Amino acid sequence: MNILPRVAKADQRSKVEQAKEVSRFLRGAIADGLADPGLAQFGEDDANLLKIHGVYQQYDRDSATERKHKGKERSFQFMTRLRIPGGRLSASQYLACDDFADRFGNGTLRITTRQTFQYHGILKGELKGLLASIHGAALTTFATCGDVVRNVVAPSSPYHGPVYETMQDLARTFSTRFLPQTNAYAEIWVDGEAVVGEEVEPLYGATYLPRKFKIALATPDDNSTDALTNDLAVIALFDGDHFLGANLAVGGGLGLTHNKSKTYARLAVPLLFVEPEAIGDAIEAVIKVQRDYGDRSDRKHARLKYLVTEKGLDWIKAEVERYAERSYEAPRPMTRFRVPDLYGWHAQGNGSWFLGTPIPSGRIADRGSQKLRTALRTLVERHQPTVILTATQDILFSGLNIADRDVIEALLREHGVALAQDLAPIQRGAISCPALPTCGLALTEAERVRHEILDEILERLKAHGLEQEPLSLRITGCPNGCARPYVGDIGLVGRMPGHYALYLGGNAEGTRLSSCVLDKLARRDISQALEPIFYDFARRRQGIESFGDYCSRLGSRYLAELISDYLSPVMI
Ligand code: SRM
Ligand code: SF4
Repeated sequence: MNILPRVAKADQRSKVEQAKEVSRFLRGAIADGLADPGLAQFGEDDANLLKIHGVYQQYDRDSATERKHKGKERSFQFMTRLRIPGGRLSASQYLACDDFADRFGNGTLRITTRQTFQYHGILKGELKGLLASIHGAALTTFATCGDVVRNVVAPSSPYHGPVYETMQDLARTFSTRFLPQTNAYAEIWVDGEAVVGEEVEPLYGATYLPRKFKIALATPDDNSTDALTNDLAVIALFDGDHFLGANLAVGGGLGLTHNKSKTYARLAVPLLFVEPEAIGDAIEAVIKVQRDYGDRSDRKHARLKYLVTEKGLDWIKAEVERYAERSYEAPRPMTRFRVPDLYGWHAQGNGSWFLGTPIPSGRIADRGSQKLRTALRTLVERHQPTVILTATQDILFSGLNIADRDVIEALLREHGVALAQDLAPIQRGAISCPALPTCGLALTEAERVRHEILDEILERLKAHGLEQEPLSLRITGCPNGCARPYVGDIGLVGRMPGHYALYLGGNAEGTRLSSCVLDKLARRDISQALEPIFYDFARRRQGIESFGDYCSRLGSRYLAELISDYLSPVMI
């Protein structure tokens, strides 16, 4: 059945919608802008189109004020993001990516919370070289940002056997299936060949989707992807090794605006069960519902989660069935979600081993005596592992020989790299978004203060004998939620310069949202604010209750009172 996309009346549509429509399937004037050496930046419409090509126009926020005072324009630079479904790279692809960081970027690779790499600090004149080189490494940046299906994430464990192999296969299949069909990407970045004849976008149409659309895979035994924070979670169900099919859950998303209750974080809820061979069609039907009913006038209200809340699950299911021209079973019962610990050495089940290596904030760089980038490059050159990027910004090196364990650990240590066993759980698992100086939306620091905030919190944990607690800490520079702060145990969310909102009470399994306990907490007071809560937790936890469960049980009002009794009122 061919159901044509409904569009909002032209005068109601956002500027981004209008720019997409006249872009000739994502071409706009990007090629002209690239060819003009006098321009350091693109105009607004092209900058928006560029996102779907995987390119973000940014500026160096550290130097912006000084440059303004000197009457100079901002120092424009670009971020690019790769599409790596399931986060898997061959050793040679990893080495190519490492090489591009020096040739085109700022000498760093940044693992994202969706299992891929970003490059920062690319000058406009280097963009074409970088994207063509990425294509040469059998990778792409296409459809990693903007209003399309983004990089599909999947549990990263390389355990041998059908469970993980099926999920990796599905991630690759869906990633390819939902790529835009326009030739614009190849034309602009790869071969310059213009398409002859009429072009079509069979799924997306000329205006693509109303907003980004995120898909994640998980199983109840492995929700390391935080799947329920996605627009669509594919929860694969197995009976032993036998793949039964999947529950699709819809309507997750974390972006919100402080003090604007009409925007909110939401977890996806199960919609239907679908058998293995029909999962792709069911996903496509969900995408079509969002394509045709998602809000195209207000981008803050355009994610699928708003449609799910406002129309209800029954309506969504009926529409999905109408587009798919079939009915679906109700979602099957699921056991409680788990998230496996992947740090350190693990037997894969096929004679090989994998090593889970924590990468602070996902930033692979050589800094001072810590030569993380050199260490990882050398490890990959010498041992040729498959490299798997995780949704917690870490790396699993898989296919290793356990006989090389000592050599590999010595190599990492010689370069100043901390191994999983050298770190407390909160240090291993903490994630933070890039924030300043690259992110144009950041209200506070995140990645650059992760280390010091962690050290301070760890001291407080130690004081109460809690340093081995498996706590997750997630820091973002604004409420958009890129490091998923609303599903961790402790979320610090940039509120205004130097201040964070404190969220507590999420869980490690990614099935419960946290609540805002303090709205504006000064950076310097963060660990002090947590002190009375750690004290109380150490005494009042029930059995082996986790920190997140304890916070959720006692509630945000109780926790806020603990803090205010302890801190001087001026701090809050
Ligand atoms: Fe994000 C926008 C970085 C995962 C929600 N995100 C941005 C931008 C592109 C800023 C911008 O629009 O100008 C950031 C670029 C910063 C920089 O300098 O690199 C940015 N987001 C990231 C990354 C790199 C954070 C990280 O530490 O790894 C993650 C890249 C993932 C990827 O590879 O595709 C990243 N972003 C997320 C996630 C988590 C996830 O997907 O698992 C979320 C919350 C889930 C969700 O989508 O709701 C997330 N990012 C947002 C939002 C809020 C969207 C909303 O519905 O309101 C924005 C702002 C926007 O889209 O307008 C945003
Ligand atoms: Fe930027 Fe905010 Fe995302 Fe951090 S959470 S990368 S500050 S948009």
